[in-house]
Amino acid sequence: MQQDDLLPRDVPVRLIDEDGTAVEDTQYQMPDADHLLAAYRGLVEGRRINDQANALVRQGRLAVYPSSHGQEACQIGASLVLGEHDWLFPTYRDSVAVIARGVTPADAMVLLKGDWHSGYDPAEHRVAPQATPLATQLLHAVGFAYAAKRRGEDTVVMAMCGDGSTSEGDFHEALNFAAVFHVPVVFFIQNNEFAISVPLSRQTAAPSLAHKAIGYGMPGQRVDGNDVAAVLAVLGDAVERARSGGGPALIEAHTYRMQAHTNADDDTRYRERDEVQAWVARDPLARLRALLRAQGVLDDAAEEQLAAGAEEIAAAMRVALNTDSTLDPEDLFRFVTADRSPQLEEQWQLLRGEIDRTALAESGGTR
Ligand SMILES: Cc1ncc(C[n+]2csc(CCOP(=O)(O)OP(=O)(O)O)c2C)c(N)n1
Ligand SMILES: [Mg+2]
Repeated sequence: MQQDDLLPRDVPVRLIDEDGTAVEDTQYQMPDADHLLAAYRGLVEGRRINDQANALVRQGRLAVYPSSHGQEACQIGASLVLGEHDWLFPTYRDSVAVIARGVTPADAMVLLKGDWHSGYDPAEHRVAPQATPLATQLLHAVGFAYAAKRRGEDTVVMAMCGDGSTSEGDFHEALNFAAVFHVPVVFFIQNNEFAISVPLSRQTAAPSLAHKAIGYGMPGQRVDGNDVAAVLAVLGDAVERARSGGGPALIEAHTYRMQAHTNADDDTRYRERDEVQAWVARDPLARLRALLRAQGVLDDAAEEQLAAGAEEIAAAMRVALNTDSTLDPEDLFRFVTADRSPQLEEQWQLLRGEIDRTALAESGGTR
């Protein structure tokens, strides 16, 4: 490829502007009405799931929830561009993308409830477990895609990460390996301007995160991450390119984390309310809604139906998460390795002794 083809645009790709008007683009096409409606459904459901999860955290039913409020267009776009046999490698923040791939919200929340490392079968939904250690999933994604390529399959892998994760060594290793070995993976950065309290300006001095692509020898592109039409078009293009043997690409979505990092964070300590408020006008739902209403594709009846569907999902989440789990502490040791090492066995015996002592003390006995 020519050098210029590897560089991203100076201005992120946009197909719907902030007031909901369609924008012409020479390279990327507006998705058709059916795709946009499917995306709108995903956005409405995603927002409701975020609200419900935040409420369940406050009620003590979830241990933690990294909100994707404001980032729904990125997450729905990443999920919808994948074919049935493609794979998604998500982070802790990507619950909405995971659910859009068909995982039930209750299963997606098992990790965030603290019950288990993952509540769904990755192979069933072609979704890797949500990764909490930053950027590790990028290496897994590349290895997975490399294996698929060697087996002669046409699987494409979507590898997601945040802006802060681009400072990890794993990010470098994943991108370098993918480019050198021409691996069918799309790296998708949701640049939401923050890594907890650390702003983007402390992560990179590059003109943009997508500019890093040329250093590895893969194309980079920037997209308005609050414009689901543009996300679908840009990611869709990268997925098809990877599928047809064109190798990896790096896409940076410009978006914003509207809420705190998680419930354990107080974002009023490191950012001004005016800054947050300015992003309300760029809301991904409002923008697509305005376009679809103007085109006559979305009317009151369709909106009511979508809202009712989202309410049903939220109600099912409440029922599932208000049920206490029965957990076996030995599970912590059971699946680490096929055969339990003497060290692990010793740790389990220590924990078991502790559990027995606590149970005895609670029942009023002594030892
Ligand atoms: C290897 C590693 N180092 C540090 C952390 C602690 N940590 C959790 S989230 C986070 C910020 C990540 O920011 P970003 O990649 O921008 O993702 P975002 O949370 O904004 O989606 C940090 C430093 C971690 N999870 N893993
Ligand atoms: Mg971030």
